[in-house]
Amino acid sequence: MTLERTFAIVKPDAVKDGHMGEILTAIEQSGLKIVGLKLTRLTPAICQGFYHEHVGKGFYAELEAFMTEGPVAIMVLEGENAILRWRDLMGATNPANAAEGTLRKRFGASIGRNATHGSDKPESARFEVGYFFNAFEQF
Ligand code: RTP
Ligand code: MG
Repeated sequence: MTLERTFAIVKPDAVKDGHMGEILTAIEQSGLKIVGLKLTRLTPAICQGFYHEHVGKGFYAELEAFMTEGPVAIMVLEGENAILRWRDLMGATNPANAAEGTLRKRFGASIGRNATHGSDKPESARFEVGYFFNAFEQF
């Protein structure tokens, strides 16, 4: 039994559309524990640091415009295999390919506006959690 932590975002589309509560409920019902939570708004510079691996790609400008357009809910989630479990709950990056019942299927409109983010591996999770949350903000 090793507890793992991952980083999650309710993206601007889902906050604006009023799906934050349903997404938090889905997380809690899945057994993942919310151990950090804030409402914030990304600036372009913060977005570039966060998505550093995507800066320079063809879709980055669109990604930054979207991620900075309004408030986001950012979270630290904890549980056994939290990284994979949260990605399974979200579903595929493109909502059109996401399984029925997943969050991106339920709330995503397109590959660009896909409702949620989740860390993809332990090194990313460590970086992303630390990028947004200090020790006093994680329980
Ligand atoms: P995320 O990082 O947001 O959890 O998504 P992901 O791992 O499933 O996908 P990733 O490859 O890391 O891409 C990051 C985000 O960039 C947007 N994107 N747009 N228009 C496009 O072709 C395209 N490709 C990716 C998506 O919003 C994706 O979530
Ligand atoms: Mg990613």
